[in-house]
Amino acid sequence: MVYPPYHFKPPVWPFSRPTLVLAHLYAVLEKAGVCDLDVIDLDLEFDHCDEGVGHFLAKAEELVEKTRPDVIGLSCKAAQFPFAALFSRKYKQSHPETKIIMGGWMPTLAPDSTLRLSECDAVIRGEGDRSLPKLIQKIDDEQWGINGVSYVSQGKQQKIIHNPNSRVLTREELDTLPLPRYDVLPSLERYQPGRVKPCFSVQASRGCSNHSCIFCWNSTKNCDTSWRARSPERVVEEIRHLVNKYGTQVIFFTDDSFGAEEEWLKKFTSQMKTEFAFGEVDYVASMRVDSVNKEALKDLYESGMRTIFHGIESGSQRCWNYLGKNYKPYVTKQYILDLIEREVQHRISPICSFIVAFPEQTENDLDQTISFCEELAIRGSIFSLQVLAPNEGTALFDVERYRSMIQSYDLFKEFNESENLSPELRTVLGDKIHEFVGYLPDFRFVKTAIPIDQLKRKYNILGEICSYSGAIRRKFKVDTLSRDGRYLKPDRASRSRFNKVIDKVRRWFR
Ligand code: B12
Ligand code: SF4
Repeated sequence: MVYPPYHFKPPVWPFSRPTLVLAHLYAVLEKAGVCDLDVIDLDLEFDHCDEGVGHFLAKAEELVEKTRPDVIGLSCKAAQFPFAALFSRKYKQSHPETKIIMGGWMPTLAPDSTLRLSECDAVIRGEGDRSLPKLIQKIDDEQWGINGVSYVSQGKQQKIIHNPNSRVLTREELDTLPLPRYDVLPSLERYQPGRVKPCFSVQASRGCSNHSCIFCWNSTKNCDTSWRARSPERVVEEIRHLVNKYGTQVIFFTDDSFGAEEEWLKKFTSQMKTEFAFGEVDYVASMRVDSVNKEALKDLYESGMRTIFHGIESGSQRCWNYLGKNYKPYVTKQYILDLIEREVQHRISPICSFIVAFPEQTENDLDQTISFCEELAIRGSIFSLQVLAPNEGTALFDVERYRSMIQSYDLFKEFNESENLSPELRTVLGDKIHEFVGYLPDFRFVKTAIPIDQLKRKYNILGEICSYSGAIRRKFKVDTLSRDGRYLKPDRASRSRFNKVIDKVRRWFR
């Protein structure tokens, strides 16, 4: 099992943690009787980004070659795809007898492009827990007739075949999955150098109860993305294991839509409170704003929740409709502001994420988003503005107007230039962005195709706004994982403090 690199430098993110998918699939394969397994986390292997693609590929090939694999399983999300595809192509050329199977979000969303660009043998769409062991059992005979598998047919007319979607694991089946084998991964110190409170990922649920946001992978037709949770008991058991074995004090839930079911969440918070002393384990999770019951915030805090991510996406209600957010009818901007205020009062630190530069967004929508971010920041929320990266396989990708703006992958060029920016964006903003990324760790860019003139006009404002959250965090010492963090209160005094910070931030960038 190989995990392609994406940082090209040692982990720097405060939540960086051992790669769950490697530990998970190792355990699953082992339980299914597949023997002689190795895991290689390439993300830990490159400590600087200046040496170019040739060097990275050669080093990756050398590391993988040492294990003499018959089959390589490559896991990747979109941002890792250029490297994964190049690596697969290169490895196949020098080792044609080795079978390469790709899985994860990028191959799931874009099985055709994955097969074409990576020249791998097969793609598994969606969950790998059942399909991967099955496929490995039949791999010598190249029998690809398994649900969820996409492959290229042999013979004269090489055609891409997509087998029907696989049936996803039921809640009961999720509970029978083995615990992840973190012991086969590199040491914790390599993932979290110098970190005092070890942090681990836990997956409590899969999929989403909404799955109609047009930009999200959950809108894909290439696999079933319905919401299913493991039992609260089993989740708590996994956390207990991580506490006992690795001394973890922070859990990062990987769920796209944590606690989407009120009953589930109630049971979970109560089990956490019974199992752990207050403060023994902190946790971070992503929740839709309409999954958070304001009355449950106290329980969430007491059960260990310290940071909550919300994908709010826009400050314009018109855009929520366009994007397919499908919020419950009571959700308005005012409702969200009140919720954020309550979260902060309960010492849960909110991080709100917004998307900019999507087809239907008007100047006015963007202005509304920016002022909404300001309102949230005043209430103590951190926020991040993400430039939309349309993914093949999502509903948005089918919007004709948008399709025409999407760049085809020029793997070498893109990778060599390592920023994952579209050439257009690079030309217009390249140097500036570089400068900003250095200054503003919150301001993240992903590969994107955007209405560039719109962003250009707003660029200065975006940059400033993004810097507010960082400035506020520093200024007011809001530590997202600390119970001692001090939070802003939405009163006049804080408004004037906020303005001072803004002035200061402006001066920094003048
Ligand atoms: C953890 C995580 C990260 C971590 C990864 C670090 C680590 N050491 O694990 C960090 C913080 C670095 C990260 C960063 C980003 N992430 Co992220 N991340 C996740 C998250 C929350 C959990 C992934 C996980 O561990 N899942 C648990 C495992 C067990 O499940 P899984 O990966 O889905 O694997 C299953 C199947 O996919 C399949 N499978 C997976 N691999 C393989 C391989 C083979 C061979 C086979 C057969 C099957 C298979 O089988 C598994 C079991 O069923 C997901 C959300 C999610 N719902 O998965 C987002 C997610 C993967 N991230 C996403 C995004 C967008 C990003 C960022 C671009 C965000 C940003 N704007 O900066 C960056 C990209 C960084 C980069 N350059 O790559 C998107 C990916 C969308 C896409 N199209 O690729 C997701 C889906 C979130 C979302 N809902 O939008 N991320
Ligand atoms: S609510 Fe979140 S996870 Fe669900 S479809 Fe929308 S963006 Fe994706």
